[in-house]
Amino acid sequence: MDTNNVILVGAPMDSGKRRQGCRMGPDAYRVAGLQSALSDLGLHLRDLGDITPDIPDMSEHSHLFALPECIGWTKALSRVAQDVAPQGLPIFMGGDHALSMGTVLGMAQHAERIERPLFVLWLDAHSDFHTPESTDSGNLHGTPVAYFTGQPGFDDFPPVSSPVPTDRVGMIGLRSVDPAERARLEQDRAMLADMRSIDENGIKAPLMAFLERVRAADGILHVSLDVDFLDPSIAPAVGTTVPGGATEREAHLVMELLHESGLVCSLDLVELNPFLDERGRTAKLMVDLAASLLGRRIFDRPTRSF
Ligand code: 5AB
Ligand code: MN
Ligand code: MN
Ligand code: MN
Repeated sequence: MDTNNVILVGAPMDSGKRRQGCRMGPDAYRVAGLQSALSDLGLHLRDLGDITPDIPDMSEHSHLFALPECIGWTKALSRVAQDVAPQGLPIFMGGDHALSMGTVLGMAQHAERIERPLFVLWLDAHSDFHTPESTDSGNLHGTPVAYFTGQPGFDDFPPVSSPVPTDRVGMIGLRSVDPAERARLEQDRAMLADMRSIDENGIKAPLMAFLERVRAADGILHVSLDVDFLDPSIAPAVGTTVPGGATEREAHLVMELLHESGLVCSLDLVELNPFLDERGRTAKLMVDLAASLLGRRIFDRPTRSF
């Protein structure tokens, strides 16, 4: 795993929910300086541009929003993830969170090929653990964790040949979990750190415990960063804000500890809706967090003038 080689993959997916705008995410990250922030760290960088999926010719679903498009994106992104993972560390620039159905599917297949277990760290206000059966909204950005852990009901999607067992999933930042998701999560063994526990015990303890699981199993770690993990006062550009999220320093600390772990194999940056941003501040914060994850040190943080 050559993590000095970073591969940017634009995934302007906007099909995982009704409110539009996430398709502008990849370009917002480019404009906010993702490439230079990472090449300044001495990393070798390649931008593959934006992916365009083939949309299968099938009818729309009565309840699930944009099902054919979501299936097309899942196929396209799982293929790209498998292709690029052997070459370096892919950063999937979203796009909404339904894109993680494809990225995690592909990374799980890569992990199987190199015979190491894949773990997933979900940094999000939400657990995204609905199935097509249980989702009230019909928005598939609320379902990726159920898909890649192998829950039933994702009929026309690519079959999940290497599901990620729930005890290899860690969720940090939770504060809005629907009853059906909660019922399913309670039966499972995912590591859950909600904001209440983070307020009381800090954000480092659950993260280190999870990283220890990854290390003990000789695993590799996919990180999925949803903008709404962050408090809306610092990251307004997201359609699903929930007050009481991670602070800027909490989020950077997570990224710094992830860098030091040396375990991260791939990263999703999801749910940025530039249409809702204030002078690019959310896009810039996400770029800064990616830079921390890839090794930018505390004293090297840029002074920001707006
Ligand atoms: B996100 C909700 N649980 O299913 C639903 O932003 C929200 O990717 C899902 O975490 C939020 O519609 C999805 C109410
Ligand atoms: Mn999410
Ligand atoms: Mn979310
Ligand atoms: Mn959202």
